[in-house]
Amino acid sequence: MSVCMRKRSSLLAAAMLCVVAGESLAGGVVGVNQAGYARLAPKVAILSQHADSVFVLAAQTRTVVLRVATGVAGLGDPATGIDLYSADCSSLVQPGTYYLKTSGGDSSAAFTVSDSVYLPVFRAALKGFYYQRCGMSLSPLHAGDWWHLACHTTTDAAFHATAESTGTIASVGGWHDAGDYGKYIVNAGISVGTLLLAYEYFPGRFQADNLLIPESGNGIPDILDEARYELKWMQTMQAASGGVFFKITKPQFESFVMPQNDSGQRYIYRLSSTATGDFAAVMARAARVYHSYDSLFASSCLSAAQRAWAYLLAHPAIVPAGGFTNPAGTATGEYGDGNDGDERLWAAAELYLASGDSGAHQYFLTSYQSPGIITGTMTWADVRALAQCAYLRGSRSGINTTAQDRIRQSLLSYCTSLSRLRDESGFRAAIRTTDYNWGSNSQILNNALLLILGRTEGGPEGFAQAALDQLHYVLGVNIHGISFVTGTGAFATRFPHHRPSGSDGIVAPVPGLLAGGPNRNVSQDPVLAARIPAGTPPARCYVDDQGSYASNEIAINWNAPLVAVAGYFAAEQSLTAAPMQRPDALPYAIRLWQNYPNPFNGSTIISFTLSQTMDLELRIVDLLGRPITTSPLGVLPPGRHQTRWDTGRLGLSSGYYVCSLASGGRRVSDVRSLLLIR
Ligand SMILES: [Ca+2]
Ligand SMILES: [Ca+2]
Ligand SMILES: [Zn+2]
Repeated sequence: MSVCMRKRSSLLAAAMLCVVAGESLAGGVVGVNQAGYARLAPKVAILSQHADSVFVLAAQTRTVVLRVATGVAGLGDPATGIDLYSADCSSLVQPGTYYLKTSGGDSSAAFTVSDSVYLPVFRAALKGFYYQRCGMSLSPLHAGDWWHLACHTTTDAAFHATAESTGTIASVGGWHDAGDYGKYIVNAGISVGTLLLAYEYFPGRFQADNLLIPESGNGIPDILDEARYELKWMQTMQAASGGVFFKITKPQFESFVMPQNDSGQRYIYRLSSTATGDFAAVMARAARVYHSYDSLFASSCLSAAQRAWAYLLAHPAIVPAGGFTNPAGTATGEYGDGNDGDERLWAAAELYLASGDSGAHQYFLTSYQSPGIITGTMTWADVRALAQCAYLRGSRSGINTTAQDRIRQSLLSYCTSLSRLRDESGFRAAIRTTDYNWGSNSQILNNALLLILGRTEGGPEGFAQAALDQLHYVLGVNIHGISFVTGTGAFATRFPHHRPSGSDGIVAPVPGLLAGGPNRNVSQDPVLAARIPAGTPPARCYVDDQGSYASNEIAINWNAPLVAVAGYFAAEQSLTAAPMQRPDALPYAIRLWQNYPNPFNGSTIISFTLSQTMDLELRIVDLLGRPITTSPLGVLPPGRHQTRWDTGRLGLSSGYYVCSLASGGRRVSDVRSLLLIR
């Protein structure tokens, strides 16, 4: 979690900030799921401006294939403050790529209709965790254009003066938490817990072993390999007492540098009972999940969980008193939480299910109904719903079926209330208007996950459709007409508050990352405060700008429910799908055309097309790679551009030369061969 201003590190970042999401969508928004729709699924677009009818056009031929009348989606929609209209295109079942045009002249982004539309979303979202890996290099093979050298590999993490230990320990690995490079146990807990929940409850849907991560093809589902990378780091954060240290960060957030260039002392902060409770819960869950794949690792997880639980029993009051706060001089994420009852409850449920521990079982049974059973959606600060769902889904001889029945009823009634929220929302978002807070997209997806669990616990089919509507929302059916998942969809988040994306010289952001989304608390960052007038309806409070950390940061705990929900709906396709391909950012941003004339004598025209504003330089080298010319082209807007290369004074000999475009010191285009004939 990043919560402070930072200077922007490069000209490129500054140039990119000039383009704001939504500007490319003139007029009204026609919200569609930009990842697409399954052939036989409902397909309802939401319009922000009235039109009598909507035309469905085939993207390739631009011919109308269907016309539908519009309906009312919501008059005076509370989240957006406007009237919204719907266009039900569900009769469109022919596979293909389409877009919508309204009789009022508004257009949607393109979308596909096929039976595997959510598979790429699931894979990209899980791969997003790989891109957050710390302590190892991301290779070009796995990371494509976003490769980088290893970061934070030294064992220089020192205990902060306020911690219970002194000296340094090796605490390498795990994921960068969010847009910053810190690592926080509390947020790691809910993130890993959610990934393992998805696998444990729906193992058939999360078997994919071909996501092109280093562990692909090892016979272990990649979701478990990825989660284990974090779990192993978490284990380094446990003290001899069984308690778990809160975080490892620098005192202040890093500037926008690549992780391998981030230097300076990192500290391990004091023990915390919220961290220890989350740790105990996910280690216990891991002990169950990894048992059949890696029994040694599974037993290390169980013993870590037991030691953490023993620490909690020995410290019945919250540690530190009042909950963790940053010591003077430290300003990184605080994950402030004054109530560790939910973390203890989660630990108790998971530990009982992993080991049969009767004390933990008793703790759960005496605590789970107070205050209420499922009282809210899971967040990093409140994991109560995760505790309840763990017990509900558990199977162990001696489990209390009366408690399970009560939890089931509570879950179903909570899902009914979520479903009602969905019905009252123009964009079908199952979220109260007062819940468009920091990370609202994760609240929406966690609600989707609860709806999925409610459906599988005997709730109506409508719960599953309501859950799918939440995926539609984050992938484009929203007032911004934007897909909040980087790299997914034609109008996706482009400028996340994410240090690698902002400093790697690659125009396209690191793919598969979920932006936090609308945040009605516009005073929480200076960009929101400057761009969003006071009184703006909550769902509108979003800016696709690197500086808007309160609406446009990314975070592991936001990506986790995206993996779970997209993976659930990707369903069985993930078993038979072809391996994931090496990711390639280049076509997204830039296209270098063949020069003209070619061959040439003297001078030639080099042209290229940009899909967004870029600060570029032209590079020409000879066939041995020796530099011939490097000329700055400046900051250029989207569109087609040309420049002339005049060889007159260079005294070059006849032959081939190689041309490319670079930005921020790295090549960002394809290469072209130019043939000079004298
Ligand atoms: Ca694997
Ligand atoms: Ca809590
Ligand atoms: Zn790192």
